[in-house]
Amino acid sequence: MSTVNVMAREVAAKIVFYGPGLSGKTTTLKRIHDSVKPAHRGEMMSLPTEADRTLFFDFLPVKVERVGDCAVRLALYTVPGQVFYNATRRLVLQGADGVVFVADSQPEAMDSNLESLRNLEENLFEQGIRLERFPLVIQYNKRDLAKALPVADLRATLNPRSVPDFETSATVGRGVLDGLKAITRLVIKDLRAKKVVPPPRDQAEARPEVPSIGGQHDEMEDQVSRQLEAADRTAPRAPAGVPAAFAAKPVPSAAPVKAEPAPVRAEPQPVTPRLGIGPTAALAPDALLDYARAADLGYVSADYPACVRACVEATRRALGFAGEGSLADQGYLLGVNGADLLKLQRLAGEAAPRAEDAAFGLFTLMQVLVRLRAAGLPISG
Ligand SMILES: Nc1nc2c(ncn2[C@@H]2O[C@H](COP(=O)(O)OP(=O)(O)OP(=O)(O)O)[C@@H](O)[C@H]2O)c(=O)[nH]1
Ligand SMILES: [Mg+2]
Repeated sequence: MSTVNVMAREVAAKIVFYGPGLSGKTTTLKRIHDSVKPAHRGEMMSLPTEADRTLFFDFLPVKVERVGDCAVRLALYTVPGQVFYNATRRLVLQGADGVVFVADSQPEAMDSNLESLRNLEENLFEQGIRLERFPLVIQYNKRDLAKALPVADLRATLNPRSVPDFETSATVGRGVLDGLKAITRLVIKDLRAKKVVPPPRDQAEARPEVPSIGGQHDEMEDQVSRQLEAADRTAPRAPAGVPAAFAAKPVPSAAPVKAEPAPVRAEPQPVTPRLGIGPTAALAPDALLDYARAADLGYVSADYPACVRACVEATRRALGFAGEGSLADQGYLLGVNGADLLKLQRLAGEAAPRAEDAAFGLFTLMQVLVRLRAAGLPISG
């Protein structure tokens, strides 16, 4: 999902934390959240079940300082590891620029580590991506456990390609920023090779050759490292608005806690201006544009049955982007009012819907579209 805003010289990259259930993906993201200065990250969005298993995905935006005249934004996601959530994993993986595979070091988790790695390979392959050519790093997590397998064994089974790998204990944050730095480095290198990331303006003029990512002069990589290392030294704390379950657990190397400003909110995705269309279509992702247009058009042309039909269909499809489950589950996941969804379903059976029914349909559809945007869905390539 890498995007480059050439005018603002800003690069956005999507990194997904993948791995089997309970391997420590959400814990890793929480520790990154605790470690990065509030000014450099948004709020972490999470939707766990009662048992703290990831149901949909976790999301954390991180901004790396300007580098010369370029800035890097990272969108960090975790997938739900449980085997039966594969459709959600596929959705979250769409448009990823790199993956951190979080393996569980315990002997009994080896089968599920391997199964998850294969599942990653298959899901990337469906998008036309070969894992062996894709930016990947591996975390061997839960190194603090006495029964953790030797790293050499894990490496032999899970890392035949010798991608960068790290020993981590996500519960105390050990090693997690090293993994993030490494994947950021690989992603930037990959985006440069694909000519997605422009060379810094002054360097482009003075030194047409783009310095290699591992080279001494790689300003962007230095900046990424400095930013994350500075974050390493920042005291972890639970910022306002983060649920108690995310409250920072002490990181051993942390400095004393200081009062800090409230965290910056995740910025909404920019709305691409579309001229001459109605408000619903303006909110719709490309995949739903035709339905949203039909809904807007039905309303302004007083064809209220057509408007309601289009709203019902667009809402059904829009909720489908929220992963598996019934419409009620999907609505709940997105935070859409369930009573409104039910009322819209009832209106679909209405013989002669009126203007206010059609307006209600548009309102409900817009709710869903706004929530989808806030969740960064659907993820386009
Ligand atoms: N001992 C130890 N426990 C860990 C470590 N990392 C995570 N855990 C524990 O493992 C359990 C699962 O962690 P999560 O981060 O929720 O796992 P997940 O990979 O997000 O799981 P799913 O969302 O179900 O895919 C929790 O009880 C964590 O506290 C670690 O490094 N060491
Ligand atoms: Mg999780």
